[in-house]
Amino acid sequence: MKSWPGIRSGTIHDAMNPETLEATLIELLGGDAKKVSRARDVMEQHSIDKWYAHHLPDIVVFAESTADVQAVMKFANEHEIPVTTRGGGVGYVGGAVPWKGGIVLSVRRMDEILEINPTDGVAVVQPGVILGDLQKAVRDQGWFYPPDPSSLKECTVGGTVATNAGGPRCLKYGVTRHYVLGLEVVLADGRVLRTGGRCHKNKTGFDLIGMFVGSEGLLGVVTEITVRIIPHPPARATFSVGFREFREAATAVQRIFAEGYLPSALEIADKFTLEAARNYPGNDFIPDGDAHLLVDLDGQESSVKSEVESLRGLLESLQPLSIDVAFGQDQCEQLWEIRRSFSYSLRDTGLKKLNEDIVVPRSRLMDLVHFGQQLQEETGYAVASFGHAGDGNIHVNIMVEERVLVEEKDKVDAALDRLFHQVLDWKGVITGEHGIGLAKKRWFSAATSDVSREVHSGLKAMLDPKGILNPGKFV
Ligand code: 2HG
Ligand code: ZN
Repeated sequence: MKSWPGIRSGTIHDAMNPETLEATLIELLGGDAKKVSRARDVMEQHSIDKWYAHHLPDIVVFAESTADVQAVMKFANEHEIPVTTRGGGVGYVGGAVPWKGGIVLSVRRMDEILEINPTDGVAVVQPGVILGDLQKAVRDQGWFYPPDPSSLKECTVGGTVATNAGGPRCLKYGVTRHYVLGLEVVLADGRVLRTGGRCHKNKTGFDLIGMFVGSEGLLGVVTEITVRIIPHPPARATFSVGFREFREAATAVQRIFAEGYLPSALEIADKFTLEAARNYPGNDFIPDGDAHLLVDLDGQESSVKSEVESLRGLLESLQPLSIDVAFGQDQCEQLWEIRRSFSYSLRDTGLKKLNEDIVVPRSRLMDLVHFGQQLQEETGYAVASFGHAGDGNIHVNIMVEERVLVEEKDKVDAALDRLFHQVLDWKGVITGEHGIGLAKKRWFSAATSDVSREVHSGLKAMLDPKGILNPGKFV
């Protein structure tokens, strides 16, 4: 099997010719022709995400309500037409690529924030709301929705539910799953499941929410999400620390925990990543050195101030090249600009970025970086590592010229095989936040037991017996 599927052209689904498909869908969607499109540019836009796979759908549907989604699912199920749900389309693993053609069901127009209720500590949203917009709306009321993937200005809340998205703040605040209290899901046959609700604790039956969160569009279409919101910590501080080499920064990570600190974020970056960021326009503040650490603290003002003082002492004792500290949202965000740009600045190098969001037990951080260096020396491919050091979730990016993806495909596959098998040997996992999609399908078996895959298949067969939801992916 290939580790990336390359370019494929569209396949018109056999079940129905495209004109009939279009006319039928328009009728089912209340006669509104604006809810569907077969225009070439629209189909192209909905054939990709941020990974390297590409496959055209037969048609794109823009659902505007749960009823629209139900109508599409009932029809698709009856005619066994593939349906790939899509939010912002900014995933990293080809999860939203309609690999078997059929219908791309965009929920992007379902973009209303239905309620923000600090008294209950909940927000209720439609899946197409941009995550950054939800965070801002909640923040404007003094409240906080912590999950913060770097794509937060582009990704939808529905997409973050589909991937169980994380981000730097997961270290202290947890991932998307920890915030979803309730879901409305349209099942493959069009039935509507409402599970959970607006209570912060709920032990009624199985954890169906946990099953849908992170299911990458394979089990149902999420049409409404109730999330937990928490009071916004009034104070925040950020340390930006430059080190001579990665080893020193990794040591700092262990020392910070050993001394009893739980930062809200603890992010590391290596030399290649920093160089790319230095060459990226708009990045003003990049400390010297071949390794970099960002440490965020938040809480009440007095506790943040006293933690900053004692943490500064600890960091100074490690003799970094530089320590900068910022207080307050705006200043802290200036120090974070560089971190938020990594994904973009690495792409800007002109090299293709094979980003693998592996997780290792934290004690393996240095081993992982040594392994990356070894891989780089032996293959000649640059390896750029950065990410969520506090979680052991490091984005190990193999950076190659575009031609290498084709001409040296077997060699690249072999390098990725080595990386993933090493990570699994260390009891790590092959994805911490981006998911399996198409990109990691090749390693899904190695990463799971036979029984685990049987359970996955059993759930899939029960919820989607005709296999129409996001077919061609890992189950
Ligand atoms: C991040 O942490 C994202 O910035 C993207 O998960 C990681 O681009 C990447 O490799
Ligand atoms: Zn990440």
